[in-house]
Amino acid sequence: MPYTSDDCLFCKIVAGTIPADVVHRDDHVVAFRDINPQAPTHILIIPTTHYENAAEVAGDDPSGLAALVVTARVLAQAEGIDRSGYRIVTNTGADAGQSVFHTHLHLLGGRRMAWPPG
Ligand code: IU
Repeated sequence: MPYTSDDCLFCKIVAGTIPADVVHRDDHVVAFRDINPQAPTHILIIPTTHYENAAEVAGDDPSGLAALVVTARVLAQAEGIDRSGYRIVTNTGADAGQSVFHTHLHLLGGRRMAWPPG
């Protein structure tokens, strides 16, 4: 049984007790569309186990971090943005804009991205 946090919204999405537009689910990874999309494709990819940030996953379960990136690639192909290009973002901490402390990759694509990010 993966570790979950009772007061974590994304753990509740993993458990299915809060609805989400889920586009991928397996034993280790869940992916769903962001409720406030910042691009034509904006999908959040999360581990089923509760980790606060990507560095925590990398330290505890490196293959779990790789599974998130592989899922991003598969979903980018499914969304038809793998050739045009896409961005994978993971915010860590307040200055980076992290607002949900269950780590997630943002998969963004379908439009031209600016650099540097805001
Ligand atoms: P952040 O990197 O922690 O700021 O990203 C959190 C994202 O989670 C943000 O883009 C929200 O729009 C998104 N989100 C969501 O998709 N569903 C929710 O119920 C909540 C936040 I709360």
